[in-house]
Amino acid sequence: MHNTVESNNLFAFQRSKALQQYCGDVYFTHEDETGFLYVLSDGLGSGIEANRAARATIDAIKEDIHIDLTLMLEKANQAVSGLRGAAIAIIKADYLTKTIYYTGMGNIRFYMIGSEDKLVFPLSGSGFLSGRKQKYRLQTYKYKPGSKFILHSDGLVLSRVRNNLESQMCVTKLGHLIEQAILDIPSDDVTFLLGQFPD
Ligand SMILES: [Mn+2]
Repeated sequence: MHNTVESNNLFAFQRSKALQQYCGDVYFTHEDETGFLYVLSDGLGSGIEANRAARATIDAIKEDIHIDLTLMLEKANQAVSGLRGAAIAIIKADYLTKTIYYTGMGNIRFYMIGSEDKLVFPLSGSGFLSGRKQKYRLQTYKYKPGSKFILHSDGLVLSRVRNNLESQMCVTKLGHLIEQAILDIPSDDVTFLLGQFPD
């Protein structure tokens, strides 16, 4: 269980179901001056087997973070064959064109403010990664510079998403506030990444 300020513009929080040693949610973050790549994977069930499946997807993705997102998703899919399945979402930001690329399977949620000031929440494919070949959809959006976004597993129930994202607080303060709504001993693994796009 931990929360970390990963950078000036990303706050990450994670707490395991029943405070178990192994969390079934695993995430990966990468950022450079051109953009970022964030991945959140929720292994089916909880505990070490869930962690193993989620970790396998992340490890596969880390092998090459510059390939197309749908290819990345297929690599993650192949990585869980023989393991538990996983729900996953991959988001990639391109700061130059102020674009977000999104793909995912299953119940990971992503909310952001689009360029027209609309709340954007792309839906993932239904089901989960299981090792069986599937079709994946890549979605693209323009983001509003300077706005906040959140990527979270289904262990977090977030209300008033838009109000949260429009808060003037920095991501660390807002992250701590969101954290207060999470049970001390959660009934599911909980992870969220709260970030802010550059101006
Ligand atoms: Mn879950």
